[in-house]
Formats: sequence, structure tokens, C-alpha cells
Amino acid sequence: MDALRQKYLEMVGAARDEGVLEDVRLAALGKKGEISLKMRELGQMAPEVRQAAGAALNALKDEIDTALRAKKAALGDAALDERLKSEWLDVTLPGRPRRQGTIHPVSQVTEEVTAIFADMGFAVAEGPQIESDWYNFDALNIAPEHPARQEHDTFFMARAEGDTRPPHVLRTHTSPVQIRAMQAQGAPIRVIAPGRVYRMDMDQTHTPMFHQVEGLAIDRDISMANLKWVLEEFCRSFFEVDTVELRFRASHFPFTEPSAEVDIRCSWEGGQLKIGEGDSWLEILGSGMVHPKVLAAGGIDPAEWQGFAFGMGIDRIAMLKYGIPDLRAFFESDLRWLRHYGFSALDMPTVAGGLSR
Ligand code: 2NM
Repeated sequence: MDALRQKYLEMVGAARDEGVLEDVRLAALGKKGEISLKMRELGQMAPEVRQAAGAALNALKDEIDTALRAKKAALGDAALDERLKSEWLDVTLPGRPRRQGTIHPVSQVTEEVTAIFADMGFAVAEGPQIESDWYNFDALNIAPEHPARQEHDTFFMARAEGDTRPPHVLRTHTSPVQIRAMQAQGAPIRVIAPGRVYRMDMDQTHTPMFHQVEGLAIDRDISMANLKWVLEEFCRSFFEVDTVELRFRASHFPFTEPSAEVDIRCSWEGGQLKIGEGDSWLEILGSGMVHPKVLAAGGIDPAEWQGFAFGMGIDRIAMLKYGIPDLRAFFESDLRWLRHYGFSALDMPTVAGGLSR
């Protein structure tokens, strides 16, 4: 017994891998293993001898079995350590860069404009892009003979055969949104209406679809002075400069009286636009005091309320601010252009945080 114990415990201790250890197990405890054969010999023994020998053999079998299991666990740990040493992975490596989309300059600038006017208490209003003739023209005091109503300026929707009502149009400005906002909210009101508009025009500086933002502020005593401050404040914030100078030129729009076109002082040094300094002027806005007939169309009593309105091109101010030379490239969905002029999706414009960083 002692010889067997010593022999197998030594073999277990000497086994260098799990294969050798399994051979040791088979040699001792396998069906034809040495300990198993000894167990079978118990049957031929005299009962008094058999009892003592049986207990001793069982104890030996348990002892070897325990040693085998302990060694197997140790060899398993060692094998795992060996694998961990060779099959390592640096989880702190940077991820592979994936192609990510970017924010279109029109979306970026719309967000910037919205953030600035939100800071001044303007809400955002939206409306349909297919408008009735009334909302797009009549409500805005645009007479039936006005050139904007002509076939070659406006996109008219097809009508059913025999329908004699005026056709709907693709809105030519976002002003109909302001009419709807006045009807829905009444006065006082402060809203901006950014969005797509459509005009039949296509050349170096015009696309048949473009983006506009219009603003409207109605209260009991709103004046051109308020308009001037709001627009100056907007320009300072949008162009991210300390000072701006605006020039109001008398103009004419059907929906405002009086009306003014607004220029901003600038310089073009070496093809580089600088806002707020220099001897040039750049037209950026149309504006005025909302016409009494337009207030009435919006369901607001012009004897009690008055206010200003303005409109500007989002694509145009995006080109000016970000130095984008070609308007038509805006709507070609060229991925290389989008990657070059696009903005980070994580960079939300706020007035306090810096609009564009
Ligand atoms: C402009 C210029 C001047 C304007 C007018 C209105 C409304 F609906 F309130 F009457 N919204 N926007 C307006 C006024 C737009 O764009 C060049």
C-alpha cells in the first residue's frame, strides 16, 4: 500500500500537463488501473483480511483521486495563465474611426439663428410648404397683379379638371407661417419661422428651393427702434463680433409699412469677409412694420396692436459666415463637400457656449 501511495503521488506531482496527468489517472484508477485491479482481488480474500484491506484500499483510492483533482486544477490555472500571457488585448486602444455623418451648414445656421432669437424670447413656428393662395399672397397684402403671382415666379400645384378655385402654391416665403401663428396665438406674439421656400429662379446665386427665416414681434407699442436693436443684437451674436453697424434703407414690401432693407458694414480684405469694420455694405435683411391689413388678416386688431417683421436668407448668411463660395453645392449631396463644410453632431449651438466654436 505504502509503495503504491508513494508511486502514484510522485507521478501526480511530476505530471507537467493535463495529458500526462490523465495517463496517471488511468494507470491508477482506470478500469484496468493498478488500484482497481487490487480492489478486484479483495473478493478472493478471507473476510477478516478483506475488511481491513478494503478500507485501506478505499482510503488510498480517495487519496490518489484527491491528489489528481488538485493537480488538475493547478495545471488548468497554469494553462489559463499561459493563454492570458499570449492572447492579450489592449482594451485602451482607440476605436477604429468610422465614417460619421455631419450637420449640414443650413441645419447648423438654422440652429444658431434659433438659439439667438430664443434668447430674446422668440418661439419657433412651423407651417405647411404647400400653401393656399390666400395664406401665401392675399393675407400678406400681395395684390393679384403683383409680379410674384405670375406663372414664371411661383410654383403652382396642379388642379383637378374643372376646379376653378385658385391653385395652391409652394410657399414663396415663410410669412404664411406668421399669419397662421397670429391666428392661432393672437397678440402679443414673438415668433420666428425658419424653413424651406420655393421660387422659380436658378442661376449662380439662386436655387429653386432655399431657406429663409422670418421674425415677427407684435405688442401694444413696438416700434422700428425695437426692430433696430433686435437686428443689431442678432448680427453681433450671429457673426460673433463685438460691434456691428447696420444701415436701414427705405424700401417697399406689400406686407410692411414703412419698409427697410438692412445692410451691414463690412470689409473684403484679400477676399476675406470681415463684419463690423471697413467701407463696404452688405445687404442681409428685409424688414418693416407689419401692415395693418396683414395684422387684420392674422385676426389681430391694428387699432390696438403693432409690430415689426423681418426676413433673411439662411443659405446666404451661412455662405457669408462660413466662407462657402458656391450656393448650388449646398443641395448636391456631395459627400466630400458635406465632410468639408459640415459640423460636428455633438456641437450644439448656444449663445452662452459660443455658437460655432
Ligand atoms: C421680409 C421683409 C419684411 C415679413 C412680414 C411678415 C408677416 F407675416 F408678419 F407679415 N413676416 N415676414 C417680412 C417683412 C419679410 O422678408 C424679406
